[in-house]
Amino acid sequence: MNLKTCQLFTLFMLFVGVVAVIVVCWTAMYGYQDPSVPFWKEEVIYQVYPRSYYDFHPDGLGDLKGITSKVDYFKEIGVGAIWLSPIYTSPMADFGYDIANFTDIDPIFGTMEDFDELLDTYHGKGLKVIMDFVPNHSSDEHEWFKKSVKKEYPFTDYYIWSDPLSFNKSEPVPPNNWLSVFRGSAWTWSEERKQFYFHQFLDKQPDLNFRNPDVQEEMLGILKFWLDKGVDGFRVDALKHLFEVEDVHQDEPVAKDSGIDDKMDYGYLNHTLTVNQPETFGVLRKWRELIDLYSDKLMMVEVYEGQDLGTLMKYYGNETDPLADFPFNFLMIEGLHNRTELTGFSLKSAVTLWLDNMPSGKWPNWVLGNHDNHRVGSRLGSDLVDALNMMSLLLPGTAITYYGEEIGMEDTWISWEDTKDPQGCRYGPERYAEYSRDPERTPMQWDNTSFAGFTTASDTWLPVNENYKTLNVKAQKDATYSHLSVYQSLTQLRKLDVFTTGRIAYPSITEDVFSFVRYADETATYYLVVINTSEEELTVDLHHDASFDLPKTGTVVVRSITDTSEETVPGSEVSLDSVKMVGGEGLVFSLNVEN
Ligand SMILES: *[C@@H]1O[C@H](CO)[C@@H](O)[C@H](O)[C@H]1NC(C)=O
Ligand SMILES: *[C@@H]1O[C@H](CO)[C@@H](O)[C@H](O)[C@H]1NC(C)=O
Ligand SMILES: *[C@@H]1O[C@H](CO)[C@@H](O)[C@H](O)[C@H]1NC(C)=O
Ligand SMILES: *[C@@H]1O[C@H](CO)[C@@H](O)[C@H](O)[C@H]1NC(C)=O
Ligand SMILES: CC(=O)N[C@H]1CO[C@H](CO)[C@@H](O)[C@@H]1O
Repeated sequence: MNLKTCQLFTLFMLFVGVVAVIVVCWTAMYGYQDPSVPFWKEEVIYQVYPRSYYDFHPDGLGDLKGITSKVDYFKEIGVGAIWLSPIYTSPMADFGYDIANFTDIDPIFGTMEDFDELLDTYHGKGLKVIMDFVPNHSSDEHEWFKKSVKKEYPFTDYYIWSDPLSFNKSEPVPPNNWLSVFRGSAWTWSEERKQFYFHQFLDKQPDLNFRNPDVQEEMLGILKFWLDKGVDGFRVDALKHLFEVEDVHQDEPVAKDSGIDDKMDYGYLNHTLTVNQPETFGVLRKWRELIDLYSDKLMMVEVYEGQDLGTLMKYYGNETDPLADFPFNFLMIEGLHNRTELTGFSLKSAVTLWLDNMPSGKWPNWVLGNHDNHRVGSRLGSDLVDALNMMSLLLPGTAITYYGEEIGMEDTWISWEDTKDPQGCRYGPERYAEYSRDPERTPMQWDNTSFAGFTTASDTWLPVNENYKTLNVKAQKDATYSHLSVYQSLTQLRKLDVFTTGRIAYPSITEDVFSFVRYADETATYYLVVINTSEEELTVDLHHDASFDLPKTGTVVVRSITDTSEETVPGSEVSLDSVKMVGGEGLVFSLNVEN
């Protein structure tokens, strides 16, 4: 090597070194993401309810700056994407699900600049941001509706209008018996237009007319607006209500065996004409096509269908005709209402029902709670919080965490006077508690200072749960073992390939025990999750009746905080034919299966 080549070589090596350092730093800062795997197959999605997350400009209501300020929290707990419940301009008749401008931010949450800052901050830390998309209706205060009432072109048919069936004395009679989800007729009379308009929810939420191509274009324009801003996807709200039959002069039949006598109650009718109409899929396909023009975006849809998996699975589409990336899996919510219904068998059937019915090549997901359902710890038992997080985070598919589930937040009792949810308010002081969704929407519990550190204002929009003094993020960060530390361990663990691509088997299922193994041919370590669904202490024999070949022992990786025994301290090796578990406990073992 002469001097010149030697210098060139040195320069070249320096260059390689610098590039390597940059790559290492970049991956350390932003994490490595395999571009061929969509983000939502690897990351945990966390639902933020903006009113209740963090109040930066203290007025008792959460805001965008509050969410921006909490970005590091998500890095710490291992969440990769947040989904924001609606933040759009809204009169707040249904807390943001009644939208007056789909491309603007409501002042109570902040400004568009605040949103841009949020998006930049989250993207800067390698986190994704998913928006709520609420297509089924707008607010009656939306410009479109105001113009539609006046029959102003082109807005005349943006909504669903109908002449009255008849007049009873001078009272107009609605064209049919259709009911609002929130109770009462789904038709409201417009004195100005002398016609009824249709609303599946509140009268302040007129349904958009998706049979009108202009409305479809408007909605595509709204999606494009947010995609161009750089958001990472959408959660589409109440999709099954998008269409109703075109001819409104048909009544819906009374539901069989519903046990409901109240003729104004939504459950009284069988909704054959107003939900899941075939046209819905055509619209969904157009949204899919638009979203696919961008890279690595998510579209998840909300459809409540109970155990009717056939209807639900249609929202996935199939390999040649993809629609949503997934419809939410509510089997853990709709299939398991209370502790009595929770057994090893019922958990297994909830899991396999989804996995076995999913179209081939599709991706599962697990939802334990959301802003419309009681908190999972209150529904099923606070002793189960860790075990249920183990399931949702370690089963195959995307885990969706409702804010506060990582610390085991519970429902908050709310008096009639403090009730805000329109669904609760409509049922009056006697029955509101059955219907109100306020208990699961109370402020996030950050620490033990006043209002749980959620705000420095003098009051909050909903009361803070009284348990905040002990149940809060700060206390759980300070403790060696807490729901939060369990959650963190699980989000770390699920980064292993075996949790993304591995298969699943159920070694032992009994009345009181649910268990599953995640395994792959190419790994020497499998993972076993065991849950004691009963409230009693048990000694579990995982070899008894085992349909899957387990080794003699397993090493504890994570355990519920309710278990304080010496034998199951993480790192301990435990004989799998006698695993002691306290009521509601979950345990995660690593299994060495070499040779
Ligand atoms: C929504 O808000 C934006 C920004 O203020 C405005 O430009 C737009 O015209 C509004 N759209 C409607 C339909 O009112
Ligand atoms: C007309 O309205 C009255 C008063 O609301 C009601 O009692 C009656 O049943 C109605 N008649 C018909 C035919 O709907
Ligand atoms: C609702 O109607 C469908 C279609 O006619 C029928 O198959 C179903 O059994 C009905 N369900 C109830 C609860 O009435
Ligand atoms: C996929 O769905 C489309 C539309 O529903 C249907 O026409 C097609 O036959 C399906 N393809 C497969 C492979 O099932
Ligand atoms: C499609 C849609 O907008 N669904 C929503 C309809 O409105 C009600 C009331 O605001 C919401 O609760 C649904 O989620």
